Amino acid sequence: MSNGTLILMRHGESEWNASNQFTGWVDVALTEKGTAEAVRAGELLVEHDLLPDVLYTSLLRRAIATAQIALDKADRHWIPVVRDWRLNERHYGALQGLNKADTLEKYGNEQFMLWRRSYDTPPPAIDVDAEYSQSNDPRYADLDEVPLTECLKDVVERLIPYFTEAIAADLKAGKTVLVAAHGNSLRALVKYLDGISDEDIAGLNIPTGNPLRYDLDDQLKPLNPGGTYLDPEAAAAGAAAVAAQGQQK
Ligand code: DG2
Repeated sequence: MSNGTLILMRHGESEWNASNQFTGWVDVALTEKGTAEAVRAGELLVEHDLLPDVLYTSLLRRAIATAQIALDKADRHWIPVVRDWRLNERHYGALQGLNKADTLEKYGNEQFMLWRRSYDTPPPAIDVDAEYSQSNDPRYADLDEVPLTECLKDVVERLIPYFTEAIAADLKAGKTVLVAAHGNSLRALVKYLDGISDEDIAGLNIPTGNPLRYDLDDQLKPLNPGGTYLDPEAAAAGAAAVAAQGQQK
């Protein structure tokens, strides 16, 4: 049986993307623009004849809502859904809730980029009782330990085993799999799929609401390295905007 197709999709613009705040595991909603991006994503799936058989999302409403809106547009709102915390955004530690431009100004570009894009330097841990901590959130009650911060390496370590066990089984069964997740959890997945080095992954940014298609061989290696955005022009502009976050208030 041939391998299925993998579609990666970052959620549409969230309220905290719009206000330029570090979000991580904070469960913020989509903006109107984010909702429109999700609708457009659904149209793109139809235009490219890429109708998902199964959806994997995080436990965060910006990914859940984006996927549901896109699938509704594509008339695939009825497919099975698997939600798992391992697809959550990287936990941004004590930075959660802070404005990115203020943080850049306060700590300087080197420290800011180390926290944002280095592979293995996590931001400072959040206090268990802080306003934006998830330590007492019932949706994570089954976790041995709720993260207090994460670097990208931590995300790779929690997410890739989940991908190779759970998600890969559906791909090997020939399904078209939609993964609706986040900027950094998708960076972790793309790093794995494309074999990107710990250094080079710093330069990769994922735009909101633009499906990224991967065709995989039987070892689940991409036949189209880097994947193919369904709207490449919007993806390039969107990725550049993500890279520049923090530079503007
Ligand atoms: C953003 C990513 O995550 O931010 O947590 O602030 O994809 O859930 O909006 P998302 C956040 P950067 O790492 O790009 O600053």
